Amino acid sequence: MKVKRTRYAKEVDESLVGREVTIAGWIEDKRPVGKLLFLTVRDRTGVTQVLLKRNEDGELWEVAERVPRQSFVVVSGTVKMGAGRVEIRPKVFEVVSEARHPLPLDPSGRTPASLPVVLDARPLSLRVPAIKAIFKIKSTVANAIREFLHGRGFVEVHTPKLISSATEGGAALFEVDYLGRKAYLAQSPQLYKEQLCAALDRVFEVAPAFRAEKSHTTRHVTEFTSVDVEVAFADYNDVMDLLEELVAYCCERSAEEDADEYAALGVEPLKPERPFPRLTYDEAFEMVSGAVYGDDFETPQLRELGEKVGERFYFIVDWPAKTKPFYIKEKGGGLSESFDLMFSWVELASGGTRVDGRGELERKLKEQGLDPKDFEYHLRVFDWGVPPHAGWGLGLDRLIQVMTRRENIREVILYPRDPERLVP
Ligand code: AMO
Repeated sequence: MKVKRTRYAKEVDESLVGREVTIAGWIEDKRPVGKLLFLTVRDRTGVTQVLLKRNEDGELWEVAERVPRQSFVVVSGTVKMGAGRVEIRPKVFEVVSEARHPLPLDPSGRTPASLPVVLDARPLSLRVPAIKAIFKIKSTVANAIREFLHGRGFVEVHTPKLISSATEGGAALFEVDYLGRKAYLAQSPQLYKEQLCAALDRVFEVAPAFRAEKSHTTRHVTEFTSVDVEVAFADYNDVMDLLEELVAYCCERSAEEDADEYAALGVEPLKPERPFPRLTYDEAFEMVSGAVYGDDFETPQLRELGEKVGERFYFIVDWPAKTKPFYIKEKGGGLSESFDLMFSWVELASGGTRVDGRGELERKLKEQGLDPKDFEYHLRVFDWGVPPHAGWGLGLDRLIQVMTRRENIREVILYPRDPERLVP
């Protein structure tokens, strides 16, 4: 390219009148009015108007008149004050990449597209301000999570996603051929984060987690982004406090930074009411109909609970031990030191105090039908001095789904994976 961009669209305002600028973006609208041609060029930040005049702009006019909408162009020229708005009178009008019509969706957002069409044409869909806004918010939240946890002395870690044994129960594992050996895609960094907090004290990871579940719901995908935390010398109450503060911090930061994005989405930023109520499993059980005591709640019961508690964050604590994985500590009476973070009827996170003795872990593995031999690499760490610890896993996509009030989790994932979708 011969010309370099000097300004984003949002920066082209009255303060630049009389100055030369170069912008680059996609042609959103073309409006011929007699001998005038008004173009709007959109980039990541917004739109700029470009005005061409048939009598004065000759060749440029011809190029601009012919170029299809959504082509990528570079425009250089002088900023002028037009009828009530700033516009560029071009000296250069270069078509860098021409769009071929018909396009799969209308990036102006005027004709909404169905979700499969949006997902099949992801980069094009991101030109729609209300869709792009979701991913700006997600980026703010991912940054806020790191800021918050680093501020609390956490060490960010990166653990393998190719693993040799299950961590969250055997049913939902993707098996892969690991150079002739059997391996799996990690369902969570659970065992690694526990091991690492035995040396690094407090660790976190933001990474993909894989679940081979054939779920066709608006909140399940086969690959999601998990925010995992593990803290030494802590129990489930400590890490619930941490999670509540983190979620409140994310909402606050996003409200401050993403006002334009929430406006584009047509929703208010969440302002969490604190403290988040902590309902026990027993209390929640009394509030719903049709649940079986000791089992997980099914969707109808979660919906009922969501209606009763309302559109807010809350915890369900002290779950029956049998509903939770082997690494969760029991607290007597068949219950466990565990929690789920909910928003209305949707589960956003789960966690608990961990079993921290080797014998207890072996017993619980066997109870859940798992072979302690497969976990020897993990069990041996417990012979080396492991502090009591607790932690949680937060589904980043579900948090963003709630913050942006989207119906379907796939709307907040750039390239979602589900039982049907593996492309693009
Ligand atoms: P769990 O299995 O409950 O716990 O997962 C933690 C959180 O991850 C999100 N999540 C999902 N999001 C989208 N699609 C899915 N299929 C999916 N499955 C889970 C949810 C859920 O609350 N190791 C424990 C956490 C811990 O104890 O530290 C774990 O993985 O938001």
